[in-house]
Amino acid sequence: MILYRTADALYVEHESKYYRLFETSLDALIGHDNLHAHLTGHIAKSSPSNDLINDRLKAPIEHQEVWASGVTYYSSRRARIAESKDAGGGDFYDRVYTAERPELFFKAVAHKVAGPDSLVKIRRDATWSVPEPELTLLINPRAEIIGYTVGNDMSSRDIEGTNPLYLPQAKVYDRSCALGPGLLIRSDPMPTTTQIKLDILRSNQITFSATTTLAELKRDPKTLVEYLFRDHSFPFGCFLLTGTGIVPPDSLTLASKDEIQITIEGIGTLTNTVE
Ligand code: DO4
Ligand code: MG
Repeated sequence: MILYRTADALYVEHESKYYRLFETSLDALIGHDNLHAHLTGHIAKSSPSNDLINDRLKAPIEHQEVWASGVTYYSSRRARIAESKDAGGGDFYDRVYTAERPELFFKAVAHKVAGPDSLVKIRRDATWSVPEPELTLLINPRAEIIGYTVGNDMSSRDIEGTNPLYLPQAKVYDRSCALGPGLLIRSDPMPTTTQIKLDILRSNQITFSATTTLAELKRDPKTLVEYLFRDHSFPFGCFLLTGTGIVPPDSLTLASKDEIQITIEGIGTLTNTVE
């Protein structure tokens, strides 16, 4: 089942029908003792609603922090080593790929997050910007993975490649993150066959398209969560992007009006346009 957020309500989708929830606080739902059972109970005793069809979806986030993992796919390791070779940073990326401790970094809070069908941004002081399509974990305050969504970790590769210490500037700025379209509520791991697809459209033509699967993800999501929650509390739960396995060629940099479509099997497609 998938949870959607609009300007004035929350909905759960089950077997292609939408049910409006009584609750209006996503924070409260994320903190629920057993969200899946709670939503199943709601569906069993309510009638489907058609409201959602006409309503614009919002990013499925309230007071959650958004964190991200890095260099969790071999393709990401390879690309970062290449982009930072003049800065001597290549060694760091190889070391973090093989280390026991993962790379985790702060990415966003709600006001920096773009929802479905809205605008993401590229920095005006960046010359090489890319989307990063990432399976994103929804984690409750008790460090349990309770769902999944599609995430876009927009990145300025020239800034990141100049010096690894510039990572926060390359990664964190207004609308540098997109989440949605909804939250797949599921505590079981996603199958390793799950496909992640990125399409970039320029003037309505596909200019780049690639896929990967979760079989390429080197880290176990549970271990990423365990590291994130070490001596670190999230009273409203949090999101954790699990890293990118798709890196567009070095010649590609995003431009204004490009459309970014990220599809993760079982969750949906997150579409955003570059401002
Ligand atoms: O180490 C830099 C960031 C890596 C990242 O965002 C990724 O691998 O997805
Ligand atoms: Mg990333």
